Parts: sequence; structure tokens; C-alpha cells
Amino acid sequence: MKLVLGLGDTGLSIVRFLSKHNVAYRLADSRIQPPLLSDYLSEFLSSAPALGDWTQDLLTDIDEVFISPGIAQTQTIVVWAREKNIPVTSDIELFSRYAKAPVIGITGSNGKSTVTQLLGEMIANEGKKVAIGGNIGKPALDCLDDKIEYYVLELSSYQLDYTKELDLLTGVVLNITPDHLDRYKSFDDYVDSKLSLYQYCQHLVVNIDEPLVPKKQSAKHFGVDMPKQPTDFGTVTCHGSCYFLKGDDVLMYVGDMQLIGEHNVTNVLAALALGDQIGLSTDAMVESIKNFKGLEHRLEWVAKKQGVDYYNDSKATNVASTITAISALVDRHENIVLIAGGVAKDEDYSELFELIDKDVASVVLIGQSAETFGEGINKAIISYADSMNEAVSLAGDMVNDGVVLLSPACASFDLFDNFEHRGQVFKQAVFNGS
Ligand code: UMA
Ligand code: ADP
Repeated sequence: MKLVLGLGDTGLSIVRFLSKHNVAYRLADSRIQPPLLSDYLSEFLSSAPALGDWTQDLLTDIDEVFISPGIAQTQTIVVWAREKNIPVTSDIELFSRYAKAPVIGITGSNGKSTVTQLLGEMIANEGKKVAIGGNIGKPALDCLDDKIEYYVLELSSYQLDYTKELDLLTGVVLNITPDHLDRYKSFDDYVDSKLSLYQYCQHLVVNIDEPLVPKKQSAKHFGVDMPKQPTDFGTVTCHGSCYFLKGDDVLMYVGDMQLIGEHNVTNVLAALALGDQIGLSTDAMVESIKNFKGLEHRLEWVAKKQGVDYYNDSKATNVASTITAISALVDRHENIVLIAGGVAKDEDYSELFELIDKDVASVVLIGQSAETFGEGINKAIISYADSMNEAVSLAGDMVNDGVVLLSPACASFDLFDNFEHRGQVFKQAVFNGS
């Protein structure tokens, strides 16, 4: 019998899959009211899950555990399973055992969803049937379909930690900066988790600018300044205008994409390199880049009100992503009011505070980390708010001509269900405000 741990999106996708294949399972969640309990009960009337604290008897007669990525390796149930030599496996590995079409894996600290979505759109634009899933939201097992010609999976370090076998046609580690350090003994362990993706790839795509990713001769590289190799992707600036290049072939003017910011230039190059690796035509890829509006909650332009542009970057849950967002806007806007704060993640925030003091006029702080952030910021004007509505109203009052940016550098679960909820509440406050 299999043990399925966690009754969220992943757990539900696993039990659906096992039921379909007539595999017996036991389902357990350490919370009394897991998020998808009622969905599960209405779909699987006959079998009640085990809820509440993990107990050893959950492992009786179990030959494999399928685990949700949110459950840490230090949880007793994982430790007990390992002591009994019972394999603890991710939904991603289970997916890979059954996927018939080539799989492309995308990981990294930031930019995963953007690259996953863009590559998916490029493949669809080539006329191929593609499924996009994994950490981006739709569990990988829910994507399985024999008609699919390519799978594009966003993979988190949590998912990679529980994966030992995975067949990837190609894959990329976009970048590595500190994140999720509460889940890892050290930053090195987090780096190893990210880099583990490459061991599963037949072909590699490598960011030339990421020092933590070892360079490989056989890889396709991106981020190259004026690439010399015909298969490498990079940019060139000519008379003040920047162009995407494949080797020395000009692909398109960077200003023709709708995304903004240097980080998105890198994201596009990564998608181009992956697309080229799997044989997509340059024309289809370039067209997709021009049409791509970006994802909700990632440096998403919301509205212009009384001369002020509002941006929703709720997905920025770590230092590197908020630094990226400020850097993307600073060239375009003189006055930036930043709304930040939430649940901090054991990161070193000093570089962010220095950038705020240099480039941000005012900051509105919310959530658990508000006070510590306030102590670290010296020059920018600081206000505190108890809710997103108050934060948006205070921020709007602080600027006449410029930008209000929600880019929290923190997780959201002190005040919100998740980053999507936080972004929605921000947008609602912008639209409802006077
Ligand atoms: N649970 C326990 N005990 C615990 C922790 C969790 O029983 O100690 C239970 C919870 O009660 C809950 C279930 O496990 O019922 C939730 O599992 P989960 O946290 O793994 O969440 P899922 O709903 O399965 O969603 C997961 C990913 N979540 C995490 O990795 C935390 C989703 O990524 C992903 O979209 C989804 O699988 C489909 O693949 C979200 C995420 O925040 C967006 N990812 C992190 C990130 O991007 O930074 C890694
Ligand atoms: P992920 O799925 O890895 O969280 P997203 O594409 O959802 O990445 O982007 C999340 C946030 O990270 C964005 O809001 C943006 O601020 C930042 N970001 C996106 N791409 C990059 C990148 N290549 N380098 C650094 N930061 C980035």
C-alpha cells in the first residue's frame, strides 16, 4: 500500500492518479482541517483521511510514501519512513514514470514561472500540444495526457529534494540566490538541491552569468554578452539599442517585448535557449516573446491613477526578487514608493535596505517583519500600515508623479492566504481607492 502525505493540490492529484490506476493508498495530513478536505471527501466518499499529528502506525504495510513538497524532511513521518527504508517520493518522480512525451524542467530561485509559461507559449505557437505544470500551480500528475507532445514543468527545490529519478529532455537552473533557508541546514544544501536538476537532463541549458552553476562544455548557454558560439543566446547593444542574439544572428529588438526589466531579458534568453534546444523555430519563438504579457503578480502594471503607476509584484517573496523589481523601475521612474513586509525567511536583508535607501523615496511596511525592516532602513521615509488598504492609501498620498510598487520580499501567510491573495487585495485597494 502507498502512503500519501498532504491534502493540498499535490496530495489530491496523487490520490486521483492512484485511484485511477487501482493502487491502494492511505492518505494523511498533519492538520485537522487541510485546505482540500471537502474537495477530497466529495470526490472520494468511501475513504476518510488520517488527520492530525503524524503517528508511526501510518507506515504499517506501506511500501512507498508519496509526499507533498510543503512537508519538510525534518518532519517525524519522513524521518520514520527513512529509518524503515521506505522510499519517500515526489509527485514529480511518479509523474516521470508515466509521462510518454519529452519533459523540460525549469528551476531556479526566481523567474521559474515566467520562463515556464513563456516556453509553454512558444511550444504552443509552434503548433505542438503542450502541458505546463508543477510548482507553477497545476500538479504534474494532473497534466498527464497521452495526446501531449511536450511537458514543461516548473520544479521547486522542495520537489527536487524528494526526487531520485526523473527523465528530462532538457532543463535549466535559472539562477541561485538565498530563499527558503528555513528548510535547509545551509545555503550550500539549497544550492545542491537546485543543481540536482542537471543530473536528470539529457541536454543542459546554463546561465553563463550565474557563478553557482558549473559551466559545461556541452551545454547551450544564455546570458552571453555578444555570443561567439552559434548556439549561444545573448544580447548586443548597438547605438543605444539592445537586441537578442543567437550566435551573431539578430533575433529581435529587446524593446519589442512587453516585459520590462533586465531580469526579464535573462528570462527570455533562457526560454529561447530551451526552445532552440528542443527544435522550435526562431520565428515562432520571437512571435511568442512579442505577444507575452507576463504573469499576474510579477511586476504587473495595474493602473495609472492621478499620475501614479501602480505595480503588483506580490510574487516577490525574497530579497533578490524585490531588488530586481526596484532595479527594473528605477530607470523609468524618479519616485518609487515601496510596499514591503510579511513573513521574512532568515535572509540577509542588508543589500535590499541599502538599495531602498539609495533608490526608494518612501516605504510602507506591513506584516510581521515591519518592525525589523523599519530598523534596517535609514534614509527612506517609513510608514507602517495594518492592512493592505491602509498601505495603498498611505503610499498613494506620498507620491504625485511616480510609482507605487508592492514587492514584499517576504512570504504572505501572516496577513493573506498566499501571494495571489495578497496581489488581489492590493489590486482591489488600488481600484477602490480615491
Ligand atoms: N502539510 C502537512 N504537514 C506539514 C506541511 C504541510 O500535513 O508539515 C499538509 C498541509 O496541511 C496541506 C498540504 O500538506 O494540506 C499542502 O501541501 P503543500 O504545502 O505541499 O501544498 P500543495 O497544495 O500540494 O502545493 C504544492 C506547492 N506548495 C509548496 O511547495 C509549499 C505549490 O507551490 C505547487 O503549485 C503545487 O504543489 C503543485 O505542484 C506553491 C509554493 O509556494 C506555489 N511553492 C514554493 C515557492 O514557489 O516558493 C516552493
Ligand atoms: P518564480 O516562479 O521563480 O518565483 P516568477 O517568474 O514567478 O519566479 O517571478 C517572481 C518574482 O521574481 C518576480 O515578481 C520578479 O520580481 C522576480 N524575478 C523574475 N525573474 C527574475 C530573474 N531572472 N532574476 C531575479 N528576479 C526575478
